[in-house]
Amino acid sequence: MRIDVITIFPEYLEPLNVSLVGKARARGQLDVRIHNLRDWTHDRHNTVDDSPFGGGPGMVMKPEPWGEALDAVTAEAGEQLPVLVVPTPSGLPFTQELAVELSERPWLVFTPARYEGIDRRVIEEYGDRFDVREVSIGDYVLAGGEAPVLVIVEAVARLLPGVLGNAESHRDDSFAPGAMADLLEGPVYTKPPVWREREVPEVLLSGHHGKVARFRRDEAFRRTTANRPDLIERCDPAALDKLDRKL
Ligand code: 6GU
Repeated sequence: MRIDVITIFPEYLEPLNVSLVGKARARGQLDVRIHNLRDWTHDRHNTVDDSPFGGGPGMVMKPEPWGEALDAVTAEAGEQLPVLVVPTPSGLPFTQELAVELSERPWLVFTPARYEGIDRRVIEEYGDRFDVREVSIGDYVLAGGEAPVLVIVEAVARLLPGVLGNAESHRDDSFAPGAMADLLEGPVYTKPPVWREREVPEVLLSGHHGKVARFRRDEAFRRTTANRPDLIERCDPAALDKLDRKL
């Protein structure tokens, strides 16, 4: 998969050299290219923003540098149609379902903005040529889209074939489609069996696979009820039933 990021803070994307994403890059599974938006400005101050038409607070990112940058970065778009991912608190919620969809595309281009966002005409211009997704990572406001790019790239990269050591490891992920009837994952334990007088639940040491599965399902249900009652309400009762009948 190829990923391009156009930003005024290339240093902000340095974590993409580390850990899972960094290793995927080193192995050639991910081709990540970071671009400085200011390379496509032509004035002495490398201006990328201006005051909003209609008035109001803050600044808006000018369309010209984005247009030049996107034209240059996407110039080789042959039959490989890039997905243009535009991080914005006004976008569609980023979900595991969208992560899966993006992981199946060969090329993602990210346009993280600062200030009050990018001049709307840029999104319209490229919406006519590419698949554009305006995406929000949650109901809070960040100062820019760079942190959301880190979030989205990590969620997508771990789904690429061969990136996670064990393909089974995302089968039971919280939010994995069809996982545990869409419950959150329960608690996990490792050695030692007793730590500071705290014991690992006995059933997990029992070797009884059926009892272990039931324990995990009960804990998942308990945790989901406590932390995300909205997921219980949305939960398909038939899926819970089916899970129960397997145990
Ligand atoms: Cl994608 N951008 C910004 N600036 N704030 C956010 C966000 C994105 N998602 C949630 N808050």
